[in-house]
Amino acid sequence: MRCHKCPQRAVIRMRQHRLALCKDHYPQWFIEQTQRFIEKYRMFTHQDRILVAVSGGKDSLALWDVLWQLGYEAEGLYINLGIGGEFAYSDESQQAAQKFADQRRLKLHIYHVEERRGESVPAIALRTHRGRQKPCAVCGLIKRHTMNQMARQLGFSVLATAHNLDDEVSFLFGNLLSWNLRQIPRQSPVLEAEEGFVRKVKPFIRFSERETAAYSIVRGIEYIEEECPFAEGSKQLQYKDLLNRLEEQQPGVKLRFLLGFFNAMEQGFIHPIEDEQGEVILNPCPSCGQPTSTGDLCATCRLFEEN
Ligand code: Q46
Ligand code: ZN
Ligand code: ZN
Repeated sequence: MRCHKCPQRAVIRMRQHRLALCKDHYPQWFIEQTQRFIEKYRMFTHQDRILVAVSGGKDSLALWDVLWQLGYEAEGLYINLGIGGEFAYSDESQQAAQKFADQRRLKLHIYHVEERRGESVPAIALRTHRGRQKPCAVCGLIKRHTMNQMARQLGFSVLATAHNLDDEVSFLFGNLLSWNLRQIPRQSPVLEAEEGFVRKVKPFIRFSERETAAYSIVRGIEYIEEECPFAEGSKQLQYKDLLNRLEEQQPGVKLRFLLGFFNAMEQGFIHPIEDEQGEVILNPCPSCGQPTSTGDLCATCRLFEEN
């Protein structure tokens, strides 16, 4: 198969776009598309300071690489969760992120959960759930809390995460399956800044995992291929698998599903549920200062308080 723009061999064929590109034209296309999404959804400008949440995997390192190439002021944040196992997942991922940053002379901020909080994420989960559940709920809470806290403390105006099309579509699909009506309207390429919350953006929301992986490989990015050991067997992976099988039969179905949802949101067919009492009142958490609706410690600080 040939590149659609030159006689070279194509490295990727994207059936949903009816496009095949070579090792030179593919990264160019990928970077231009990202810039288009950033503008279309008014994510940020060259005046913003952007904190990119990096995990050491293909998506987040690709995102940081693209923002760097586009000349944005983007620094990285790695949260070491203390996840080990046969493959020292967190430490290996941190090393990959650090190496990436060093090669480009970019600044990587590291937040080590165990060093800062005295316990790793699996240990916290074990204590709070007595090992009955995977640590993912606790992990998600701590990551979201830490990303917002670090972005604010370090003076960034925007927090960028590398959620891709597969992440978003499987998340939406899962929320629809369980009719999670509160969560559904919150899924968006941009979450505006609110009192105590930094603006959150997802510039890769239209790229599939296959496309971000192809970009990382073509650019020679040394990313961690291993998934977190706790991801195995998760519902999100089951949904991704199912949706990929559908995509095989119906190229473009994932993208149409997500964009159709965003259109419906924009046109006001789907809107956030107002609480009966009207707006939720947020107060600063007495321990960390982040906004919370509990009137006392926020959910993350409560996890540590129980210790
Ligand atoms: S939530 Fe769960 Fe992930 Fe945390 S424990 Fe691993 S799989 S890293 S996206
Ligand atoms: Zn080409
Ligand atoms: Zn708190």
